[in-house]
Amino acid sequence: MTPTDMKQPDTDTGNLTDGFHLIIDALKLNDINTIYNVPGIPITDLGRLAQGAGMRVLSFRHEQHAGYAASIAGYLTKKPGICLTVSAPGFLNGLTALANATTNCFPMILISGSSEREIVDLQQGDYEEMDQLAIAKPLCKAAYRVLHAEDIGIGVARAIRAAVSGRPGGVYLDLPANLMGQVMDAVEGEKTLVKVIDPAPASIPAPDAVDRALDVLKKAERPLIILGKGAAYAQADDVVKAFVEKSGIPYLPMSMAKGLLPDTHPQSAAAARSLVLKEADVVMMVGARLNWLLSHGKGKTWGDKGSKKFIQVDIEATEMDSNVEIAAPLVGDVGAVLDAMMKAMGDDWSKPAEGWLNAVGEKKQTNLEKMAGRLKSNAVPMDYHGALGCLREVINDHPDTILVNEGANTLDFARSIIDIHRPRHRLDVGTWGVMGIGMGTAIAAAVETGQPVLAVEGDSAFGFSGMEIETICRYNLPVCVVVFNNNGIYRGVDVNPTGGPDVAPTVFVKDARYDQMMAAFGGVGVYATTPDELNRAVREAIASGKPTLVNAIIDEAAGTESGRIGNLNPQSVVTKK
Ligand code: FYN
Ligand code: ADP
Ligand code: MG
Repeated sequence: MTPTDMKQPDTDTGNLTDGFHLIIDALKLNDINTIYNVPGIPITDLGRLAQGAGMRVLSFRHEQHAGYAASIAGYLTKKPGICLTVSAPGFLNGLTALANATTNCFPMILISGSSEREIVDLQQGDYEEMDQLAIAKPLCKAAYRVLHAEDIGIGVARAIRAAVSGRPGGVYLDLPANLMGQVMDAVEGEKTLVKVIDPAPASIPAPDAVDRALDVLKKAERPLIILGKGAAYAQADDVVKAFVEKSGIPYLPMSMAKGLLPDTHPQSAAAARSLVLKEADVVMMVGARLNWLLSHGKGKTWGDKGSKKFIQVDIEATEMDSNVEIAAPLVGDVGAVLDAMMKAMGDDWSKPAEGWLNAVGEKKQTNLEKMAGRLKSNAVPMDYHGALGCLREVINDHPDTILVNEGANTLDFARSIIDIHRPRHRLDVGTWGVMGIGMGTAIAAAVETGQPVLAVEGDSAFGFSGMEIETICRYNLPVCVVVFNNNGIYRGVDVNPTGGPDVAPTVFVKDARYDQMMAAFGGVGVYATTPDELNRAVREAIASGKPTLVNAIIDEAAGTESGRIGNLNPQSVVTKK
């Protein structure tokens, strides 16, 4: 159909429907009721009509943050989060989030309006001309374009199934402008809609794979379980807990798996991380990948002992052997696999040897004690331990609060200092270590769960999404942002070696008043220089549910380059005169 064929819908008679309504009806039919978007040509009316049809339509200030919000909504709910954008530039702004969702295995659908196919394909210079489908394809799990109103139902169904089945990920759905206005008979239109039955079909491990894994696990002398965010995503929380406890094996949570079992659990080996990775002889990965965050399963971190054996539980068969040999692959859903493992373990399962458990326990105790002393720091300006020590107490007292965390030092210190007590209550930079997830993630966490959100942000990290505090105020969300303000990236003390007028590349305006930004939009802004002031401000924010930003003044010399991953920074060895 070309634009000239299009008729205006006759909404009076109700006999006709159009592309706009079919898209909305297709989403609603599949229980998708929230859209994260930035309005503009050609999707402004889509947002309006969706709101009119009872959907929640949340508008952001930049598509990247709408995209991060959609992806984390997908992670929290197991339904694809929807990000809606305008064509070319809006689409590209949303694409970073789509690629990030795919990398992190979060289900989301980026829906973008696009220009006329006929003009784009002949490259005749349309408004926001771009071959968006081709650009999206390598960055997501699947990409589809719908050209005819009668295919909208199928297009939306395919997008949903692709996003949530198997390993979840990002899907792109391209909707050209003239699709929205295409008109068809309303009854015929309704018949084209598709309700996706069983969008993420059960994935059950083969019995011999379970036996093989159990065989390896039984022979272990120093076993270790590593829980990843795939295990948190699976929402098989009771089974995960029961399996870990029945096995008696120490476990290490990856950062977003913290809280799957409470961090205070006696089997947590988080505070003995180096030791368990080095010394374990059998490692069972559960919804976690042997990527850079685990040194690819080899090298010094793993003790350089060639004899380690891996068991891996993953829904994606090709994840096996991606970095090292997997002795016992268990392909299937975390819940189904661990359930089968527990049944096979029977009633006479013997827990790991005391020697191993004691070694882990001693190392853990040493690290916990070392940490406990530092957390009492009352230094002013605050150091990371003093500031995070009080936030740790706040979360201990309010365990339902969802923690969002990004930055370098702010991220790395908070990960080990702040205990998480509930599944999916820590959301952070994920697999890519991406800066900018903060406000989008905080907004979606508040919207999807209704729980209070505490976003602990480095001052640099906050800058990527800072304008979205207007969005937080507009929707009056229970989000408290704490900006760890040390005047710069990593630190605020670098100097320009030439003595020229520009500050060093890592340095920001000194003593920036981020709190006044929040006040400008009607939220509560607090300037906090001591742990006591910080503590009070955050507790008040959680109690009131009011959008709050606490500008926490941190010693500008306190950070280290890139936090705990400074080793990834190449350094010049050449000194130029
Ligand atoms: C952990 N630890 C603790 C605790 N928890 N000590 C005391 N108490 C508690 N509760 C100990 C742990 O045993 C380690 O000590 C140490 O603290 C650090 O633990 P962590 O943070 O878990 O481990 P580590 O080594 O930093 O982990 C590596 C990593 C992690 C790659 C998984 O750094 C990570 O997730 N990085 C993401 C970084 C990122 O994405 N940055 C964004 C880009 S910033 P030992 O066992 O004694 O070693 C751009 O510049
Ligand atoms: P982390 O960073 O916490 O280690 P990753 O994102 O690297 O976690 O790994 C998550 C893994 O979990 C991915 O390999 C993904 O395929 C897998 N996964 C996601 N959902 C499930 C599920 N329901 N069952 C099993 N594995 C899953
Ligand atoms: Mg900083």
